[in-house]
Amino acid sequence: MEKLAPNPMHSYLSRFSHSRWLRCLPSLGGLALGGLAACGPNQQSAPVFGGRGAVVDPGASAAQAEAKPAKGPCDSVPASEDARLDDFEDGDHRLFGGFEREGWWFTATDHTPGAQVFPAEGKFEPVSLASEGTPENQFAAHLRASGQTDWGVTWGTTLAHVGAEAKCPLNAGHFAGLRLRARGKGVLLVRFGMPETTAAEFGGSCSDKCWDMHSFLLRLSDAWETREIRWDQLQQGGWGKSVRFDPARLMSLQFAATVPNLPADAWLDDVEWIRPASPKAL
Ligand SMILES: [Ca+2]
Repeated sequence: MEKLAPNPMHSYLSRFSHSRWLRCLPSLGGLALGGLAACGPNQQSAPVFGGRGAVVDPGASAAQAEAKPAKGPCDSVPASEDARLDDFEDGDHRLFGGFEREGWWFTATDHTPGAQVFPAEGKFEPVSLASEGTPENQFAAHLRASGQTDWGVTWGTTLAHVGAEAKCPLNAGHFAGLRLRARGKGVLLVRFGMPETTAAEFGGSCSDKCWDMHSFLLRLSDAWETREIRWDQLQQGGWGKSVRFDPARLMSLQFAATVPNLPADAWLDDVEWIRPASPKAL
């Protein structure tokens, strides 16, 4: 697995959302103690192996902590029902409006001198489809990059539930995965950031080996194709902390071009969640 982005969100996002994301951190720490994997050295919740066949009891206090995780404003985020994420027709860098949902498109690069990236950092904007367009579909995202030599480039959007009390990870638990239309060359790594894989400086709960997000390798073709990525097709790279995937706590959706996959040239449009065949499909 190639080296991945240690710092994939643009500083603009940090300035925009950091303070409000931080309000969620106490509850996210509680979730970590509740048995979900975490990155911090003091957040280990798995049994401690004391030798072959032996398991050391982590102690009554640890068991109590697992049984009664701390409660916070992000512990009971209602599931989002808005499937459409963006069709880029409004021409801006904000997600399609959804009830108590917020997301901002961004670009992040490794800042290799002389490298090219479009849209540029802090200047994410849809592109006209020109002669390819129709009256109903005139804009899409066009992602291009070349020359990066460290970890590459990541484009993506933040995902947040904005309630009355706090800004929290988005609950996409009522959906089965992601659908989009895409064309281009090469591959993009489609990644879903959770608190446990997102560095604390960007509002997550990870402090070590961060950004090993649950991912899917999307192979692009020259023609526009509708592609679907189901939750059960996602996997981590394996170089970071192992985390149980939970679509009910998503912080970002990212499209990454790592160094071996550069130059990158991809078009994306009609990004949406997949509604399950039945409400209990998940
Ligand atoms: Ca469009």
